[in-house]
Amino acid sequence: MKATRVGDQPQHNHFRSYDRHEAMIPMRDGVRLHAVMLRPTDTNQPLPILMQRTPYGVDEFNSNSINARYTELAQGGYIFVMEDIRGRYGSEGKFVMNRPVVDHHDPNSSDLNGIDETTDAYDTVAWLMKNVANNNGRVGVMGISYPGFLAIESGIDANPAVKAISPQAPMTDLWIGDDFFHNGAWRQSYGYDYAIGLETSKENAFSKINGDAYDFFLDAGSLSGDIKKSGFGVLPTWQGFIDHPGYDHYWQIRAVESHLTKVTVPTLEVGGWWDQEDMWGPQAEYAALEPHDKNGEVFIVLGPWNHGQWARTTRSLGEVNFGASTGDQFRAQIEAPFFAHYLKDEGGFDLKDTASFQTGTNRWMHYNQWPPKEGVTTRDLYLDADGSLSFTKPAGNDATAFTTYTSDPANPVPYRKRPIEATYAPTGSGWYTWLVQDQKFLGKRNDVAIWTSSVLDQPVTITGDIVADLFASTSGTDSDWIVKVIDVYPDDPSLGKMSGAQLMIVDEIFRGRYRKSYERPEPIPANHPEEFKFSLHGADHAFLKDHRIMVQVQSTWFPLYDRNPQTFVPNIMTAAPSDYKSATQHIYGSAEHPSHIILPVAAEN
Ligand code: PG9
Repeated sequence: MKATRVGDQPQHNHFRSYDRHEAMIPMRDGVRLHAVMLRPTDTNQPLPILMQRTPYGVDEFNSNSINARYTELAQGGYIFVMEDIRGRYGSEGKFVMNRPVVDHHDPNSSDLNGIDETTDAYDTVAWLMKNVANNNGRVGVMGISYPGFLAIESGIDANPAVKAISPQAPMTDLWIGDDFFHNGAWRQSYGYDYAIGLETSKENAFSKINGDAYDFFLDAGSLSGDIKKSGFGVLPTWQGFIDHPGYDHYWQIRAVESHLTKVTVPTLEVGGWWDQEDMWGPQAEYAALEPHDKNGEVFIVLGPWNHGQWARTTRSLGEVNFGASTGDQFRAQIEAPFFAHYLKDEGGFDLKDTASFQTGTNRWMHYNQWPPKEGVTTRDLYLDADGSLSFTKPAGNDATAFTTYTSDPANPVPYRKRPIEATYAPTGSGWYTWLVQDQKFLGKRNDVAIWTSSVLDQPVTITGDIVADLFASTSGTDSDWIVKVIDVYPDDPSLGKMSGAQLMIVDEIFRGRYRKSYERPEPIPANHPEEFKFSLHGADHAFLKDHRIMVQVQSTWFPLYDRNPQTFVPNIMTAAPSDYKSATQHIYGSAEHPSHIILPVAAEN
């Protein structure tokens, strides 16, 4: 492990003017896609192309927005190409949410006529090579979120001119861990809002929830109730949720990981520790790419960011201050050199494999792989029945050694402070910072179980994947389990708003019916301890001296996640109001059923 302190470096950027052209680029099936092309006016040298494909519109791209949004790359000298994907904004054809990858060797194998985002990227690049004057024959593809998904797609069976890609917060598997579900729990408010945003118009739209989304969704019930209330009819993505609540073929063919053996292009994955949408994607893609990374050309950068926040200066997120402009550092010191190296043969790109911003100590760390193995030891942190956390295995028996609470779907735990606005409200939204919101807002709810460590007399640093291994029972026949690992700051006025704060470091939900199989859900036997083991994902965080570690477990997280009726029903998307039942939950901390969190504890350095 190598720690680096990187100071803020003064930027000497000048404004660069671009010539702007538009084109309708023909795809192999005759559909034409709309693109904006921008070339610096101050040079006639052959330049590489930096391409972004997007469902969010490209009309806004001009000299001003390129200089503002891609400051370092604009300095570097690239031809920028921004393209509307099929069915969005100025492009022809039909939009398909998270369009599956087809079998490129058998064009008849799919109902999508052999067309997908990989072929559209391929055809676009082929056209650009022939039609954009003075290009140097190399293309880089980048994008955040949906455009991040489109960036990795450009690397699958890539056009040979594609020489580097940077998928940033790409959604990768919408059912397992990104936008629409996490471990089978449906992201109700997000799935509802996002489908309206993309499927009610060719251009972005806002959902019409006014007031508190908590009330809106509680009143609507399950997805079938949401749809009735929406007034939009059944949008294609909502139909997908209704027909495919489990991880069946529909979601499996939309998942990107299985196609990544076909990526041989140098790849820079980028992700944020507090990404409210696609935290999982970049780490999952990196893990799928690494095994066949023969030339050491797969890289990952993980920083203290929410969704896409590295595109801005980013010294802080919510009340958490990182002490440096981490977004500027990433773009100037990693992203721009990455593209300059692979597209222009310039020096200066020295990332070995992983750059991670370690929170708590607030410093960039460099590792040979993610998660790093060297200097990291796995330790089990036990959830004891007396509410404490310890590294010693409990000795009690099941009859006495448990923590209990009642989970009532009629009064679900809010995932953030109410009132909760629509996800993408035109007037702004707490959505972007909810993951760093002080968990003290939950007050003294008796449906959130809490375990706390003693005050740390030395720092505990966790670097790598954190796993929850719960032994729990429910009086119902289905249940959700939410686990949050929290850094409790000391009461200290010099910390300002962080004095006494409870900052979530990792968190995740697991829908109990999927404990044996994501494809074939099963009821949970009532009142019987069962094991629920699931990843809380990666972190690189130091719990500092005088802080405490806290773990919280609860069974609702609303309305980001739909409520589990807590009685097994075949399809929660269409559950009736009478299906939702209160349940008594036990989390065991006994010798036989020792609930614990598996922590990758790093040696001090
Ligand atoms: N995270 C967004 C997304 C939602 C749903 C599907 C795909 C992507 C986005 O910001 O693009």
